[in-house]
Amino acid sequence: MPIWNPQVECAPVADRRALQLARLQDTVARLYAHVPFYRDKLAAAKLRPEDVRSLADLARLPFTRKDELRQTYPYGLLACPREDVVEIHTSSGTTGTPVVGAYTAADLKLWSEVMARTLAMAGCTAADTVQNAYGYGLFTGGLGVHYGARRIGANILPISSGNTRRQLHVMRDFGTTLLTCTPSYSLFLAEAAREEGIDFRDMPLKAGCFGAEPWSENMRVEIEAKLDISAHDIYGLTELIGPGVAAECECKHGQHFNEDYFYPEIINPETGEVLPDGEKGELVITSLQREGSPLLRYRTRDITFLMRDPCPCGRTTVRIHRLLGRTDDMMIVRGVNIFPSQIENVLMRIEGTQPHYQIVIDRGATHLDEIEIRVEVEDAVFSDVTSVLERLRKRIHDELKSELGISAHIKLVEPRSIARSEGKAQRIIDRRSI
Ligand code: DLL
Repeated sequence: MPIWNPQVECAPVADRRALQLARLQDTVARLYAHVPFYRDKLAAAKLRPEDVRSLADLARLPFTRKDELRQTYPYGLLACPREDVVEIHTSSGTTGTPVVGAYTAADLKLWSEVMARTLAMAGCTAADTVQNAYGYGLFTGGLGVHYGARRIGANILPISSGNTRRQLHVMRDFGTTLLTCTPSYSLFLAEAAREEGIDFRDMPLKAGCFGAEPWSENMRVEIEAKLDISAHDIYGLTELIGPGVAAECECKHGQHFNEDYFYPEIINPETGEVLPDGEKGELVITSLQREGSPLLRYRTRDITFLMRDPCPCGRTTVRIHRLLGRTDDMMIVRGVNIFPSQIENVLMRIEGTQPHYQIVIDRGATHLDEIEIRVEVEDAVFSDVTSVLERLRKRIHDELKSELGISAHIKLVEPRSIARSEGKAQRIIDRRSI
């Protein structure tokens, strides 16, 4: 498959490291000169920009946390003059004050470049028609994909999220070849297509770039089968740029990190200590060439590990493993740490269930945590006799118990009864007030 920027993506590792060091030194110097928040932080750590002499010195620099971004909302971390900002994006702010990304013209160029690399990994060329069903607006998904597809010169259908029936008609009428949306929404589209009598095998759709929420390997298998496409995992976050931080090539063995712009480290989330390659921990990212909103050692709370074994595609960039959870969506139920991805993995390997589920945690009269997992079952199963449903319920219960170590109430619900999201799926409802 053609590589968008082979000179950079396949560069010798030593050359890339030299470039990273130069860009890191420049970023630290700019932050020190222009952002009082960082000047104070570096001063508190008794560091000056000239102390960064090697990439190993990065480990001495202070971390940046999400709550610090919130405290400085909206422009407190801006590293360029206000008049140089040409676009703003923010996170949705559902869990507090939104975080802000400010983009200069150069930042938008950088974003277009990393998104062109991302889409190219899924085979996108100027001959493709990209149906972009990520939300347009302050959310980074819509415009991020848009800029990448523009850079490649593909034909873009900027349909944004929602309006599922229209999505299907547009896809059929304009011959969409590449779909971009959240993985859960792609399955929702597949379901709606079946109801409309549309068969993906009759359409030219060949690939999809899915991200913005956790999904599992089993879910990939399901998406690829139901939409008859190659499904690629793409990663990013508003704080760093949006999508375009890392993405999967055709080998689908970890996501290539756009290391020339974003420097990844894995740390122990409790001690802050940098962990060796291959060890699981929290992903920390430093931006290397952002002008508007550069960040030093940003704690993403995403859990993964670094993979440096050579990738057969020829790119030499470090890869991150598919995300394994977050340090903060980790649920603690009766003292047991549980990630939604563990639950999803179990559900996806059980025949008869749908990849739509919800986890409800509550504290009963006994003050003990109760976990209920609502799982949609397939039409055929739901209309089956009660004993079949009961067997399925018991199987899910037992498999989850052996995976999680605790017992959950399993509630099988009718097909299509769990609310669908056009964007990120809401999987967890925590009713405990602790
Ligand atoms: O979700 C950016 C994005 C848009 C990525 C479109 C991919 C595609 P935020 O809304 O700031 O930005 O959310 C960022 O979403 O820290 C992860 O926890 C999660 N996330 C993003 N991509 C993936 C993925 C966008 N491929 C947060 N797998 C991140 C799992 C993901 N989680």
